[in-house]
Formats: sequence, C-alpha cells, structure tokens
Amino acid sequence: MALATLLATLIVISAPAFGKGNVNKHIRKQHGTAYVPGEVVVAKDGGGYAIRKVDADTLGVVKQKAEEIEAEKDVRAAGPNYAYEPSFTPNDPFVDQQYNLRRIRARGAWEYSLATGVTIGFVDTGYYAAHSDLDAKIRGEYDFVEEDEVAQDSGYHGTTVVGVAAAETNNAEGIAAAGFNAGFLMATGCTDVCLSSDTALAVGWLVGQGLRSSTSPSARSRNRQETPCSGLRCRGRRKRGRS
Ligand SMILES: [Ca+2]
Ligand SMILES: [Ca+2]
Ligand SMILES: [Ca+2]
Repeated sequence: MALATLLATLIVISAPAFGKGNVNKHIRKQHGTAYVPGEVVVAKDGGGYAIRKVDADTLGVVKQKAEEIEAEKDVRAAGPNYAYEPSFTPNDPFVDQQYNLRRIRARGAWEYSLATGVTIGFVDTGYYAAHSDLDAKIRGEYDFVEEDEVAQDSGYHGTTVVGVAAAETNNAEGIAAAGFNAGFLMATGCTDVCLSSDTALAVGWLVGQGLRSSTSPSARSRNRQETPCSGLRCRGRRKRGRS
C-alpha cells in the first residue's frame, strides 16, 4: 500500500502543467489534423484560456463538445486542442538569408506540395549549366538567339532567376528554391536585350514541350500559329538576318 501511495504521488508530481510538457500529451492524427483527444481549449469572456476535459475521443466528437462549451455563458470561444509542428526547414546553408522565401511563406507552402514532377519553363538569358545547384534540375534547353541547343548564360540574369525558382533544394548546398523539387526548361530569348522575335519563339517552344503558357488563350493561339515548329525543327526555318 505504501508503494502504491508513493507511485501515485510521483505520477501526480510529474503530470505536465498547462502550457508545458506538450511532448507528454497523447496526440492523435485524424484526416491529417493532429489534436489531443479528450481536451477542449476554452477562451473565457474575461480573458485567459483553460483546458476542459471532455468525454470525446474522435476529432468530430471533440469539435461537437467544443461547440456545446462555446454556447455556455462566460465562454468566448472553444475548440479542439490542436497540435502543430514547426514547418520543415531545408538544409541549404543560405536558406536563412533568403528573405524572398520568408516573404512568400514558402515553408508553409511546402507543407502542401514540394512540386515533385513539376517543370517550370523560363525565357531568359540562359543558365550556367555547371552550377552544382542547377545541374540536376535541367529538363531541356534551346537557345533562340544563337539558334543552337546550348542555352549558356550570356550574363547571370537567367541563372539567378532559375535558381530562385528551381535550384536544388534540401541538398545541403547553396540556396533553397521556392519550387523545391521542380525541374526547369530554359529557352534563351535574351542577351542584354530581349527581342519579341526571339521570346515569342521561345514561349512557343516551351508550350510545345507541354508547358502551359501564362499568356492569354488568344496569345497562345497566335504562338501556335507562328511557331508550329519546336526545338531542332525550328532551325533553318527562320531567316532573321542576324549574325
Ligand atoms: Ca547538383
Ligand atoms: Ca548557345
Ligand atoms: Ca541548394
């Protein structure tokens, strides 16, 4: 009896206080939502919060109990004791310096999608193919300025733009990209200047690769009419008088 009493005392002493010891709580996940069974968080009219124990196991019944409690006098709001985890942070060394990712709340978006299987098309100045944060992401390229199959970067604009959207992410190197697992196609349509005659063909080529254009349906229709060829087949069909 003495041992049982001692054990009971120890259990009471080690019980977590409200707001602490959440790791000891029995957290359950139902339909992707994590919560603590048998608990409702109650916000009082006069301020402050409290946990109310309820006889409810599934999330649906906990919500039902919370609604009943919310209808009580002196209760401002009540709801399940939901459990949240910090958003995933990739291991790329520069990720903490990437203000752009914080601004667009990329970490929250990555909870829903890592863009696996997605390909992003770029019309830009080309890209640096040997870049170790890009070399595994290229899915195809064409240079509509030089009319060849090597979309080398004539500056650093294209490399920067591609990196922000589709650099290799969570590879313990360089930066993280909003597109996470997304690959990319590069259609070079610019050097220090972008000509419509090059960029229109470049967009048409990307559409021909199966990418959806962000231009209007009428513009897409025009592009298809003006650029029925794609990739290699375009070569030699255009006489633009450029060297
Ligand atoms: Ca790489
Ligand atoms: Ca080239
Ligand atoms: Ca990286």
